[in-house]
Amino acid sequence: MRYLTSGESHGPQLTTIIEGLPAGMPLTKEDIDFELARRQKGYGRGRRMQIETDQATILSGVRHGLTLGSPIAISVENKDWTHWTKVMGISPLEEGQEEEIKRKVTRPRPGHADLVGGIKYGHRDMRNVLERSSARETTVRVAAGAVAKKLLSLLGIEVAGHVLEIGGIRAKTPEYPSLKGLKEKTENSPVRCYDKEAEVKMMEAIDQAKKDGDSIGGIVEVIVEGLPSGIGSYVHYDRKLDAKIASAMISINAFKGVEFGLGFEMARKPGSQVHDEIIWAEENGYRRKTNRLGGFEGGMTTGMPIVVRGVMKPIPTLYKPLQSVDIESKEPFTASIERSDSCAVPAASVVAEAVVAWEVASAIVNQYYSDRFSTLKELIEQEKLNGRSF
Ligand code: EPS
Repeated sequence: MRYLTSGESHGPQLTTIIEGLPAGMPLTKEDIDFELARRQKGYGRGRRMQIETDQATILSGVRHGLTLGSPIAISVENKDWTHWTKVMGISPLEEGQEEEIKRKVTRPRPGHADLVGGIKYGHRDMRNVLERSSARETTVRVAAGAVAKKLLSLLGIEVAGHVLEIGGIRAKTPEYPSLKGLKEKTENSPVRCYDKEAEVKMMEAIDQAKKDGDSIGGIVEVIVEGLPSGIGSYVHYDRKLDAKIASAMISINAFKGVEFGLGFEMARKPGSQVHDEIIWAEENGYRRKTNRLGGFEGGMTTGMPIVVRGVMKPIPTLYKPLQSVDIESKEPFTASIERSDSCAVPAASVVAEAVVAWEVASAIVNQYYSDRFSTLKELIEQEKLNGRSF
């Protein structure tokens, strides 16, 4: 399976094309809109989210609620486009229009793609960079992720993401939370946090950052439950599923690090406190006493839940900007101020769910490929049983 995305933040729409999904899988617009709405929530976002009400239009690949096996194209309209038709117009500019309508960006924001992207592509108006490097693009990654989540849920595999930390405030969570319990607590939390006490402090930290013209980052966690063992492979580096998930997590805008299970804490513990002892029982086959490795051994799922975390840096667009240089005059200036969020970690936890779901679904489809969804389902059910008789 593969997908592409296209679209600028203030252009007419965002689009994704998904290819390789089997035929006969139930899929509706509502499945996608549900996830799009989850991504739009979250304390700390700016005014843009009041403008947009993201809705998916399925343009191809689905008929009467079932996938056809052909590419699925999904678009999401940018409502804000109506305010940007001139600035982001498609047609060539006419003489004299340039200064009037272009809102040229010449003072790159430290931490954003502005300067390096401008140098790389030769864009002296760095709006040409920021329009695509904007996290608005994650909208359609969530749309693609919604399709992946649907496939997984039909195979009995559930995915849930939540916020562990914002601005240095860490949530207390059970070591192995049930996904149902996790979803109940986090779904209505303004910061998608399990711990009510931490939630209040996180919101205060976001308010403070906003007041200071600053931004704050955090840590999100995604858990995937109900997997058979052996998804991914140890035989070649580019077939290791944990590596693919790590890459997908890092590809989320502003993400700078990834860990599985105990993560970086493993460096401080002996092997006896890191590896997960193996047990066997008639009713569910091989299991582990613990899940410190976060569901992976040798790049393959162990059958225990995948537990992956990603760290998001504070958003680089600051209302009290850092020092920069105007690329026209080469004089020192403070960076451009673009409308932005003070904290997008809650939304990023939904994006993280989407990208993890995509990698897991994609690995399953690659491994048990069938043109028909019904056959894929049978194969996965069989695989879940196989581990028991080994
Ligand atoms: C973003 C800047 C803001 C965010 C945007 C990401 O957009 P705007 O400049 O239009 O106010 O709201 O995120 C979204 C639009 C979104 O849908 O998540 C940036 O610079 O990355």
